[in-house]
Amino acid sequence: MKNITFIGSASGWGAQIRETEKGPKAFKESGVLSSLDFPWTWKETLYPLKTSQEVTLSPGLETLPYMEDMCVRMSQSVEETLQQQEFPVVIGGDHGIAMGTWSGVTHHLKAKGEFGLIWIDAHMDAHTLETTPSQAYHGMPLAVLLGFGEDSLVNLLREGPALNPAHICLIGIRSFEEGEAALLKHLGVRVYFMKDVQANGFKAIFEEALDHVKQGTKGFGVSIDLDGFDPTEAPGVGTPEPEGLKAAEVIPALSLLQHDPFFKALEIVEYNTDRDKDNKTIFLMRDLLSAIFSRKEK
Ligand SMILES: [Mn+2]
Repeated sequence: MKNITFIGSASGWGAQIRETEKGPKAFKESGVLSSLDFPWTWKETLYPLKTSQEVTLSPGLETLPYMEDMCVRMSQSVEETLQQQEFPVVIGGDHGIAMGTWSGVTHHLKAKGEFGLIWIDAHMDAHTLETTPSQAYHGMPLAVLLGFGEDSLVNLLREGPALNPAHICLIGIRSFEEGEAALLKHLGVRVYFMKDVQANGFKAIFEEALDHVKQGTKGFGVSIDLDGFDPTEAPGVGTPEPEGLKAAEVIPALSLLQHDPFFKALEIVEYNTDRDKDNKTIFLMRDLLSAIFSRKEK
């Protein structure tokens, strides 16, 4: 396994509320990193041009220059990490940063359209400005990565969509609007709703998803929105949705990622410090990382 390189995304501009901008720092300073049993470095934490302390913006177009700037810098940082033969783990920050993370990964691998992504989330994040009720960009990253959204975001590092809908899987979905559901359906993106997880168990679904994202691709990544988990286990998120994934089911399945040479990058996002209770969400983040990267035999 390669050295794990953390990159923080201290932004809340993609959300309706801004507390996720404090997420990476709180995670880094919580002390849990010292308990990880694998080698890691914290490369950097990216901050927006201006924070919510410095300027007040409404969700949507007002935040676009800030989103663009963060995503360009994240894509470059991720790419540089891969160039150095290290494994990037993005800690967010709102989920809008995914537009940067996966643009960088696919650009580096020269895998535009040939890269798989497992998107663990309560939401579909597949809105466009035309369909979104909230205007917040963290509801749009998947659509942008598939080529639907502002040109400046879609063509972040290179012309054309970063991802091909045939190689994407969503897991844990239980809250969505018609417009985004219609887009994903039209594109033929595979969606495992929460009811599918409840019926078949997370492990079976995750195994199927892994199979799917590895077919015909040069690698795959995993994007974990902490709101995919049940709010009793991950209270520290901006948009909690009841009846979510259970850590006890997810964690053993994630260990399937250990030593997988096609697994190229990870993202864990939407950590909201103000809503966390007794660091529960931070401990969950630690447990997810341990499950995926631990060197200990299980
Ligand atoms: Mn999300």
